[in-house]
Amino acid sequence: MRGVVVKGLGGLFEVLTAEGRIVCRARGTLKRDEEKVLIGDRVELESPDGEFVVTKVEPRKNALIRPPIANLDSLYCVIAAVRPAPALETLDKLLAIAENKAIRSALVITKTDDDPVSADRYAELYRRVGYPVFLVSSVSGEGIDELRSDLSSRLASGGTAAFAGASGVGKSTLLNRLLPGVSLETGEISRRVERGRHTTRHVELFPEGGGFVADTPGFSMLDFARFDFFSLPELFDAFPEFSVYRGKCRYADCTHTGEGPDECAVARAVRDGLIPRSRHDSYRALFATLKSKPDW
Ligand SMILES: Nc1nc2c(ncn2[C@@H]2O[C@H](COP(=O)(O)OP(=O)(O)OP(=O)(O)O)[C@@H](O)[C@H]2O)c(=O)[nH]1
Ligand SMILES: [Mg+2]
Ligand SMILES: [Zn+2]
Repeated sequence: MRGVVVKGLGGLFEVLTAEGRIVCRARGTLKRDEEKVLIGDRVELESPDGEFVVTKVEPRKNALIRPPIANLDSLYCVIAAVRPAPALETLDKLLAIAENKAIRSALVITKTDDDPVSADRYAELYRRVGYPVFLVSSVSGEGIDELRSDLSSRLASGGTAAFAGASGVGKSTLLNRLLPGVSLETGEISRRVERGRHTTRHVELFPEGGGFVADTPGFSMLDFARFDFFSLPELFDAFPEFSVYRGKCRYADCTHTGEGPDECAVARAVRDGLIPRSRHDSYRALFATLKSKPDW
């Protein structure tokens, strides 16, 4: 029997099959790190002695380490207008990973009720880069219908869409508003440090509109280094707004990190306001990370 892994339960998995939901274990060889069963996996189940076990994971379209999920078609990267303050480097890293894995991404800015000015500023920045941006408030309901219709169109063809971002930005609260059938646990923001409390602990897929929607655990600053990643030569392509400057720098081996505007077309575009400075800063930070870890 075949199915989709929708939930992990401490060593057990919940698999959605044509016969309904089945709770099962994974065969021994599927417990090793590199072959671990992920939420979103398409799997085969067998029941040699009455109990179902996952015996095979079908080849994956893609897989992320953070959030841990396989076969993603769409990624909604979520930041809050305020509380917690957006960490743009983390956001840009997530967008870059999605770009590299050919996962369609969009930016969702929550808590527009709390700070509309800041929300608009981030929206403008990322629209300029070229990403679809959704401004939403789970309190006032602003933007919810628009986001829901975007989500529906992505799910209609059987796609899987995940919501990812820092702890406390309001992912679970938003999914509760978007999907009438779910009621996820949500948590308060710590007032002292204005960060989330990691309320969502596991990835879970919800069947919806022909596809699946995933809620995921929020990132913390500490998680930052543990993202999955790609090789240094792929970094340039992971920043789509840089592509028009390819081959336009004075030297063919330009790294677009420290060269000045006279030599580097990317630096010139930053100077002229065509590329947001924060995006270039993120690029440079990621470049340094990838350079120091050549094996990633
Ligand atoms: N003002 C305002 N508060 C919101 C909004 N959305 C969520 N919140 C609040 O933000 C806090 C965190 O919400 P959650 O939905 O638990 O955040 P999360 O992103 O799921 O967090 P983790 O599960 O820890 O990753 C809660 O106190 C929510 O009430 C919003 O649109 N406006
Ligand atoms: Mg949550
Ligand atoms: Zn350059």
